[in-house]
Amino acid sequence: MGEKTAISFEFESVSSPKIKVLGIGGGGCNSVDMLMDEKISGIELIAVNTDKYSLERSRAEIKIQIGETVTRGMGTGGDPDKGRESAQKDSDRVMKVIEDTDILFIASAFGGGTGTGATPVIAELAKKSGILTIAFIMMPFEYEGPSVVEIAEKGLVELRDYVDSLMVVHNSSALNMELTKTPIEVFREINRILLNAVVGIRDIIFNPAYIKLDLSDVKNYLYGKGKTLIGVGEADGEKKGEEAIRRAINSPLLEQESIAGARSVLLHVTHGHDTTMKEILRIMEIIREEASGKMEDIDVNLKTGFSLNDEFTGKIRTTVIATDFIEDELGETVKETEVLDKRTGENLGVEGPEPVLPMDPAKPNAKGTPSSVPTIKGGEDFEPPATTRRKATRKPPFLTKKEEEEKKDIQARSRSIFPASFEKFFGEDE
Ligand SMILES: Nc1nc2c(ncn2[C@@H]2O[C@H](COP(=O)(O)OP(=O)(O)OP(=O)(O)O)[C@@H](O)[C@H]2O)c(=O)[nH]1
Ligand SMILES: [Mg+2]
Repeated sequence: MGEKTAISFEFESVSSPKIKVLGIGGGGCNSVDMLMDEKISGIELIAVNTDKYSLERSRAEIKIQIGETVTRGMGTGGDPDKGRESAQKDSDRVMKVIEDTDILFIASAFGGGTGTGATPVIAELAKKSGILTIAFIMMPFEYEGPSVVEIAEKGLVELRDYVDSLMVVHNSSALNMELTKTPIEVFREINRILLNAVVGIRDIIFNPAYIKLDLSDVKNYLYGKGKTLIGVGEADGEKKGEEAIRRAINSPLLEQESIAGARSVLLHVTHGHDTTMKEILRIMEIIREEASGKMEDIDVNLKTGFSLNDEFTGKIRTTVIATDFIEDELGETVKETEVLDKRTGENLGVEGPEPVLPMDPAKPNAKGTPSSVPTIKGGEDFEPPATTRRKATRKPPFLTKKEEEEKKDIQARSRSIFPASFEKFFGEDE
C-alpha cells in the first residue's frame, strides 16, 4: 500500500458582499424609511441627519446624527456650508459604519442644507476608501424657486467628482404623473427607482443563476462611470421578453430616462421553463437597438446572466445596468432655466446646464463634461424661454485644453473599440 497523502485545503475566509443604503438629510432619510417599509433582506439601511428630532422618527436600523456642535440638533435651515461642516466633523463616525461596505447607495434630496452639503463629503470618504459608490439624488421641485434649485445644481456639480455612478431624479418630472396622487405616493413612485436599483443589484449578486454575474461584474460596470441607468422590468403574456426589457430600459422619472447612448450594458434575465431562445434574442436585439439610438454600427458591450426559476413560469424579469453613455452626440438631457436680469427682473432668455467644471480647479472633473455658454436674448443663439426640462442636442461650443485632451483620449479608446464606425461617428478630422 502506498503512503497516504493527506491533502488539506485552506480557504481564506470570504465574507459575502455587503450592500448598504445611506440616506442623508430629510429627503434621503425618507427614502431609507420607504425602503424599510419594503422589508428588503440583505441590505443594511442607515440614516444620517443633522436634525435629531427627524432622526428619532426614522425607522432605519442605524442612525447617525452629524454636526451637533454646528446645528445643535436642528436642520441647517437650508445652508449647505453647515451640512458640509457637519459631515466633516463627524466623518469618523460615518466611516465606521460604512468601512466594510462593497456597494454603497447614497440617497439624498438636494436643495436643503444637510443633503446638499453633507452628501459630497460622505461620498468622497466612501469612494476614497474603495467602496463602489452609487448616488441617487432627488432634485427639488421647480416651484420651490430659483435659489433652492441653484443650491441643488451646485451640489450636483460638486458631487459628480466623488461618486462612481449617479442617478438623478427631478421631483418636477413626477408632476407629469397623475396629479390625483398624494405627495407621499409621488415620493414613493420616485423611490421605486432606488428600490429597483438596490434590489436589482442585490439579486444579480446573490441569486442563483446558471450563467452567473457577480460582484466583480457589477463593479466593473459601475466604477467611475458617472451617468447610470439601473432598471428592472417584469412582464407576462405573449410578448413578455420584449415588454420586460422595455420596462427596464425606460425610466421616465430619471434624468437618464433611456439607454440611448449607453456603450456598456449588464443584463440579468430571470425566466421560467417556458421561455424560448427567440424571446431571449429579442431582448438582446431591443437593447442593441435602443442603446445605439440614431447611430448605426455602434457596438454595445453587453454582458449577461441568466436565472431559471419555477416561479417565473409565464413571466420574465430583466435587470439592466447601463453605463458609459456617449453624451452630446446622441442628444444630452439638459436642464434649461430662464435667466432673469437680477436688477430689472427682465427675462433674458434661457441658459443651459450649470457648467460642469470641477469646484476645485486643481481637481480634475471625473466626467470631463464640457461647459456650456448661456444663450442670451437678442444674441445669435437666442431660443425661446423654456420653463420645463427638455432634450436638446448640443455640441460643446468650446473646450478647455484639459477637456480637449480628455476628448482625444476618449476618441482614441473609442477608435480601438469600434474602429469601423469611428470615422462616421466622430468625423474624419481626428
Ligand atoms: N423626492 C423627494 N424629495 C424630497 C423629500 N423630502 C424633501 N425633498 C426635497 O428635498 C429638498 C431638500 O429637503 P430636505 O431633504 O428636507 O433638506 P435637508 O437635506 O434635510 O436640509 P436642511 O433641513 O436644510 O438641513 C426639498 O427642497 C424637497 O424638494 C422626499 O422624501 N422625496
Ligand atoms: Mg432637514
